[in-house]
Order: sequence, then structure tokens, then C-alpha cells
Amino acid sequence: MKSPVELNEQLVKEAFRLTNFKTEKRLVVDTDGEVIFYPNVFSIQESDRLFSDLSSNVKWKKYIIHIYGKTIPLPRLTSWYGDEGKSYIYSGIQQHPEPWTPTLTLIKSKAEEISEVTFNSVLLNLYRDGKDSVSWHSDDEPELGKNPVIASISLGETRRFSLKHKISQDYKVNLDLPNGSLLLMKGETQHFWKHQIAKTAKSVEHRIQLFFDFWNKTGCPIEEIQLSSEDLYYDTWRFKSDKFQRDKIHRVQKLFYVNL
Ligand SMILES: O=C(O)CCC(=O)C(=O)O
Ligand SMILES: [Mn+2]
Repeated sequence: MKSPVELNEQLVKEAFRLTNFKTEKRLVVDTDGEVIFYPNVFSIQESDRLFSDLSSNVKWKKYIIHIYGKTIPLPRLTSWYGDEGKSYIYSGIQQHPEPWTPTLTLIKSKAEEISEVTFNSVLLNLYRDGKDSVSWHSDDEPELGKNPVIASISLGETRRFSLKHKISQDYKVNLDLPNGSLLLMKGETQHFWKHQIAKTAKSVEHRIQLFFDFWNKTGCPIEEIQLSSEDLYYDTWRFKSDKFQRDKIHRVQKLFYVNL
């Protein structure tokens, strides 16, 4: 039988192991922005529990974009949760996020502890298989502020996250985001870098991604975004035009996220 001293030592060691385990981190981008990867912010058991809770309890929505007579499904399911009072205005109608649930509040606390900032909104994405994806974009909506701090938590299947510099073609990063990991993007990252989750031909299970951010104000009406037919580009593989302005469309998608 272990003496109380031995037991105490064991507990201290265990606590130390857990602390290190949770704060293990790797700097992924340190030029023109900062991207930090935390591989294990939740243990496998915690991550699995959170994944199954979110899979069943989040109000997942399938967004369809109607634009220029075409109907485009977004290649993933989404849902938006956040503080009361944060909203988008779309065609004169205010759109509200779902209120925080205990599970999302718990995950938000972990994201805030690591990021050392406060978040007031989370966009959840559910990637159902290898065809679900998000193509090259920056999270540079004005509502997120000039240099937003964005914490992205991954649960479930590992998917490959890629970053590329907007000017220096040589700067590219590929990173697998596993169950229970957190990726922190801050500083000027959104000005200088784009990111994506590419489609994969591999057989992959569901992945849930939580995108924590801080909304400064209500969104702008969609009418303020000027689109031409050349802007028509979507992150489904079928609807791709050679000429596109991905960033504009990304903003339109975000506006649609909360409308449909
Ligand atoms: O799923 C991811 O890791 C990235 C998602 C993303 O970049 C977005 O929704 O803006
Ligand atoms: Mn993004």
C-alpha cells in the first residue's frame, strides 16, 4: 500500500503531467502574423464526450446560397452561437445567434484560458466526410476587428489545415488538426495569410470545428457588398469559376450563415 507521502507525490506528478499535457504548444507561423498550435487542450476522453454532445445537441444547419439563379449548398453543416445582442442585419431583418449552452460555455472557457482573450461568439462547422471543406480565405470580416484573435478547436476526425502567404509564394504550412487540439491565429495573420481545409479522397469520419471570435458590432447589410458575375466562386468542387474574388464571397457566405 502507498504511504500518504507517496500518494501525494503521485498526485503532484499527475497534476504536473496534465498541466504540461495541456499547454504543449508549437509556433506554426511567426512571420506576418502568429499561429500557434496546441495539440492537446482536451484529453481524448474529454474530446470524445464533447464531440458526441455537440453532434447531437447543436442546431446544425445546412446552408444554401441562392445567387444569380443558382442554388449552392455549402459543403459542411454550420451553426452560430454567441452572446445576446450580437447579430447580423440581412435585408433589413436582424439575425441572432443561438444562446450559449453549458458545453459550449465550457469549451469557450478553455479557449479563453489559452488565448488570454474573451470571446463572444462561436461558429461551429461539421465536416461530414472528405467532400466537406472550406477553401482558401482569410477571416478578415471588419466585425472581427483589425487584428482578430481566433481560437479554432477541432474534435473528432483529423483533417489537414493549410496556410499560405498572400504575397510570398514560398510560405506554406500544412498541419493536421487532431481531436482535442486548438489552433490560435492572431496579430496580422488574417491580413497576410489565407487558410483552407481541402477536400480529401480518403475515407474520413465526422469532424467538428469550433471557431471562437469576438464580434465588435452588428454586421453590415448584405446590400453593401457589390458583386459581379465574375465573383461567382464557391467552395464546392462543382461551382468553380476561373475568375473569382474569394474574400468577397467568403463574406457573403458568412452573411448567409446566419440567414438561412
Ligand atoms: O475547419 C477549420 O479548421 C477551418 C474553418 C474556417 O477556416 C472557417 O470556418 O472560417
Ligand atoms: Mn477561416
